[in-house]
Amino acid sequence: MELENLNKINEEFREKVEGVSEAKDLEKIRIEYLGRKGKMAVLVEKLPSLSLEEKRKFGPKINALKQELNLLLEEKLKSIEKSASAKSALDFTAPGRKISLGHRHILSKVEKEVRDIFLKLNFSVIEGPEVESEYYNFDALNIPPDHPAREMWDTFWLKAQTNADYTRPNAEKNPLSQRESALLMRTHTSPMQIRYMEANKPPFQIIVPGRVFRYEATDASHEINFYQVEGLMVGKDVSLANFKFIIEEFFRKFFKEKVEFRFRPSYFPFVEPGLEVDIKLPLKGGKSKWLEVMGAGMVHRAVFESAHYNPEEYRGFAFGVGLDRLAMIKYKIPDIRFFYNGDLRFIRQF
Ligand code: FA5
Repeated sequence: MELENLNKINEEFREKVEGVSEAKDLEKIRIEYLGRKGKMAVLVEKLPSLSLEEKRKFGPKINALKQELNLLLEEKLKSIEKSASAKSALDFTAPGRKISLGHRHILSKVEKEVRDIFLKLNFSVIEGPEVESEYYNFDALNIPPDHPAREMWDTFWLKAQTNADYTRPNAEKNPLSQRESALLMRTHTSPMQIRYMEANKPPFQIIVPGRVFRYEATDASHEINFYQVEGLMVGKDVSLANFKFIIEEFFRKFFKEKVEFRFRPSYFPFVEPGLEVDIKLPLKGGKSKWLEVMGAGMVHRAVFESAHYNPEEYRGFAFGVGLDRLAMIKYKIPDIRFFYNGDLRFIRQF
């Protein structure tokens, strides 16, 4: 036995392994060299016939070579597997993965329907802050702190602080807004009546869609956060007749079928006279019930005064409609809480 033999085997083996690119070819090489009848086994078989001296010399070398070859095989196998998985990641012929696209939430769709109808009726669409000051949400709308009407709106108050962004810009003009104005989550979209009138001159007609918040118990038609669309039209000779026309037109376009509705006298401190609008919902067995969808009325003179309009000169109507309620009626949704519980089985239906 010659040392050269071992070196030759080592070289040959390395060359062969180098040239291989598939695991099955590597296996063939393993069998050829390290298998039971492979080249290394042949060498081992020869050992007993060697002299003691030679045994001492070659035994450890053969073992070391076996280990080295095994190691080489292992490394090569790893690198083959690695490049195979890299290749499969770039398999352009593999069938594509289906991308599931999201879609607008039913309430967003309904909001867009409402916007589009009012845009065609020549209204502008305005938005306002969800965090509001007590001044805009209540005082400026003729609801001073001790007014019993505050009970109508259970309110989420923010931790005591005031923020210049939310308080009235020219506060010195109005003593009410000079006192500390606490922050709250707006209970209705009506504060935007004042904000808009402070910055704009009549005549105009606007709607204000937006989210509002109330600290109250939930049931099938009440949520703690929901959506309203405020409407405000101000000019020299705006009357309730204009309101009736606009609302009838809106219902006709929104529901696309005739719905029965009624005006009912009601009270809001920021309108006079005030009214509520109910829509008739058919029930099983030929019965029906009325669902309140909006509050409305002629803008109160105190509101014009808050905004520094001359109440002798201008008239206006305002309304606040519950967007969720409109959606429930149009799409026959029995419970408002479906909109917000995130159940995809519900959301995907629309
Ligand atoms: C108001 O919020 C007044 N700002 C509306 C208004 C505007 C009156 C302009 C006059 C002039 P009210 O609290 O009634 O009013 O709410 C108006 C509408 O919001 C209701 O008719 C109803 O459709 C909806 N709504 C009220 N509370 C809830 C609630 N918890 N969950 C879902 N919708 C509600």
